[in-house]
Amino acid sequence: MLHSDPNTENRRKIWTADEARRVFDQPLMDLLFEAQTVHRKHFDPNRIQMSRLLSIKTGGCPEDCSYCSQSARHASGLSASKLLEVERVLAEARRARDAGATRYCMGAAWRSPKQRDMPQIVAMIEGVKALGMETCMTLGMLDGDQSRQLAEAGLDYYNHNIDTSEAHYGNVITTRTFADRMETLANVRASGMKVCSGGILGLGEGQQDRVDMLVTLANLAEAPDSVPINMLIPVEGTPMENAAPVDPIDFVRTIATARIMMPTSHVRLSAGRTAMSDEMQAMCFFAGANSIFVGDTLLTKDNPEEETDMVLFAKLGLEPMRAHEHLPEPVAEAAAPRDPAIPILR
Ligand code: SAM
Ligand code: DTB
Ligand code: SF4
Repeated sequence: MLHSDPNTENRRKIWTADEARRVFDQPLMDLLFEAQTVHRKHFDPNRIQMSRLLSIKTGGCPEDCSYCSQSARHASGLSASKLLEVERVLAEARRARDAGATRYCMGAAWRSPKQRDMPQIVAMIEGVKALGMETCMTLGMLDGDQSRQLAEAGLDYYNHNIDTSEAHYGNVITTRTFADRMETLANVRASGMKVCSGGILGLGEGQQDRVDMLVTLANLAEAPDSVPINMLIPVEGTPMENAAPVDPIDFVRTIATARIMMPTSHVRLSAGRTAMSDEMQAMCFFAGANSIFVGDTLLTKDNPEEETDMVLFAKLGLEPMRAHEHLPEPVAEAAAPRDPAIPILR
């Protein structure tokens, strides 16, 4: 089914679960060929966007996300800390910029931000922007007012993951609903900020849950500008500590399917890279992932050392995407029904 956007006349594909499942299930070589073909229509396949993360408020979170080290309900051994001082955040951001990061992502272990914290948050956004980096925050749920405040402060991206399919959601988190997540995403989009939303693989979900999660993301009023696909980092003391590892090929299939369904979004190979081989990461990049987190710590857990990533980039001939290097405007063709026989363009 196609829907036509009265403003742009662009035609955008609305995905059914069956169609998406057929993409996901096709022979791997066909899936990878299709994903790489779509990728090359919209991006330079040898450039990867690099984001840096900082936890600006760690631990003590009231939510019960069963994968998370920061929930106060799990005995992960992480101690809670207060919101960082603005100067500290800006000093870290400057270091990240000097090391090549072009987007700075700040995360807080909150259910949602409190009004009293907003002046500090706004100062962080303004300070990081003044350093010439794109800004991203992930602070939990936002209402319309909070979204507008962040947008007015100049925040470029807001990260808010749907994490998994609607059907599996209640098995992972009980303190907020899938509908709550969708409402925040709508508030963020309405305020004019770019949406960063994706999920985690390895939460005990099935193949259909992975596909359904991508269908929800791709069918949002506008697809997210950025789609992080995390591989669960099992955290001791959380209900997911012994979750079965994700099959690497299934992970690659999910990335490829995301690329095909959301052709102009940045698909981010997010948490879990320390447990991935070079070959698995290379396959993810071939499948259309074009963004990573750099730096040896994510929010609370490990990420590859920068040195290790640079060696991998050199081996694969990859280069960092420049700051503010944006996509060409999506063209009608970009969103038209997919054509598996599209020729490779370069
Ligand atoms: N508290 C905010 C929220 O949840 O909306 C923002 C921070 S939260 C840590 C950001 C995202 O990190 C989560 O939505 C989840 O997708 C991802 N994440 C958290 N713990 C993870 C883990 N152990 N492995 C993989 N991804 C994880
Ligand atoms: C996202 O999807 N992954 C990042 C970012 N958005 C905020 C967070 C990953 C967190 C991994 C676990 C940790 O470091 O605590
Ligand atoms: Fe809190 Fe976010 Fe962790 Fe959930 S994922 S427990 S909301 S910090």
